[in-house]
Amino acid sequence: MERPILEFSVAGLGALFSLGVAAQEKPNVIMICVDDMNGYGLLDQYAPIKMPYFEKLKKQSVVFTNSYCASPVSSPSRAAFFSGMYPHNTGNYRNGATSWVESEVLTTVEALPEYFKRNGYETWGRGKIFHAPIPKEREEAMFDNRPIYQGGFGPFPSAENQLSGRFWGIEAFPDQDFPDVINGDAAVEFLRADHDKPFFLYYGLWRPHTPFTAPQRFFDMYSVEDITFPEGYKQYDLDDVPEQGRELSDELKRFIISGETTPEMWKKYIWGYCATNSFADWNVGRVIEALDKSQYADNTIVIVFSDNGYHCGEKNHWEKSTLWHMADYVPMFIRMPQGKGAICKTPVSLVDIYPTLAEYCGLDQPAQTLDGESMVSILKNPEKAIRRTVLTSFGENYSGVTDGRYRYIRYPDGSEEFYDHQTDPHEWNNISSDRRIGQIKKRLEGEIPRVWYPSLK
Ligand SMILES: [Ca+2]
Ligand SMILES: [Ca+2]
Repeated sequence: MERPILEFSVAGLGALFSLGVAAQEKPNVIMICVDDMNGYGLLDQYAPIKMPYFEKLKKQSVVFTNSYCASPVSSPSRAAFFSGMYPHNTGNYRNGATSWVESEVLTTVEALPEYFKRNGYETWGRGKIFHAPIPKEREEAMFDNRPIYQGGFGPFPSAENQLSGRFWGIEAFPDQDFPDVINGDAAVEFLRADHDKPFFLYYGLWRPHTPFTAPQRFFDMYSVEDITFPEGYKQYDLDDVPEQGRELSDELKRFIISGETTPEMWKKYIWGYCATNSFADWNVGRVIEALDKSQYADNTIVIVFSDNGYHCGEKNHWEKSTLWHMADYVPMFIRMPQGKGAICKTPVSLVDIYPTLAEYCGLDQPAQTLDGESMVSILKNPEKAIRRTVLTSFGENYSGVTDGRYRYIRYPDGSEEFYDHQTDPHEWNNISSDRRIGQIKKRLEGEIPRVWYPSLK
């Protein structure tokens, strides 16, 4: 008697799926990635910055205070969260590699949009996505929408407003000159439409990344006089940093080379960064407001995060590409339907996004073994901090590991840094040779991979 019942059940399930009934019950996903945003706004680390939409969304979301990228630059960071795999398992550590063509691993994994599509989702993607060349047919197979308009970093400042090259300038342009606005409008339109299947929506912003161009009203939110130097700046901070660490710092040369007074120019560029953060805040906010007015409000999980962090002078450095906290911490919040605001201190990585969405949406196993861990249990009880470590790599044998309190960095030549965020939030004091932290250092060192996939670049 048992066998016919089993066959009937399987057939019944198949019928449900073919009608899309079961699939419709699955939650929708909105994944929004901003570019080069640090914790100034989300974690209130920089008083002058204004991000009113993030402020509002924080009250409805789990805010992660210890969320980290897998690599501190765009392309490998994205390869990691789209594949769910750390760089040491794919070989994609830096920008410039054609990783999705070259890496034996990345050519065979199921990227997140492919995975959702195979699981019956309608997939939509626009804006800055992989930031690496992807075979056109593969990208088109990932997303159902056409065109998969991406845009680019422009508009670029005119020559008279450039400091050093077209990426380094400040200038206002009208809204419709910005891919983020065009793509945000398209996302809003998508959310107003009827969809038969559950959807996976990916909106990739090009800001706050340079050039610091934005519509005028975002510059007008500030006056340059209000801009202060970041708290984390310390003039001789690099004195206790090993040589391979010092090589990562540009010592604010960009402003010295320009021939203009360094402090004034430095403040002006922080103003530019604040304006592009506020611009990104507005674009993210209006898409989520469109969700809240839509029929999908009660069945959609929203995840907003940056691909890497950003220095504005901390460790005498601008931009990213370091293993220090400013470049490796990424603002991230997750809003579930009827979500309440909570702060989560458990260390998490962007590689955790893939397994989290897989579990939350009840999908099957992806093609590859994921390095991350699902955050679903964390989301259910966010204020209970769990002890774990996460890794950020920038090359073979070139990584930093953190447990949320301590950060241990080891460079290829074996030199080290060690910081205690409880007593030293700005990572001013490298205590790697302090014998008192020997056991803790050993524990974190034990989390550094033994085997490194050869670097593609
Ligand atoms: Ca980036
Ligand atoms: Ca120092």
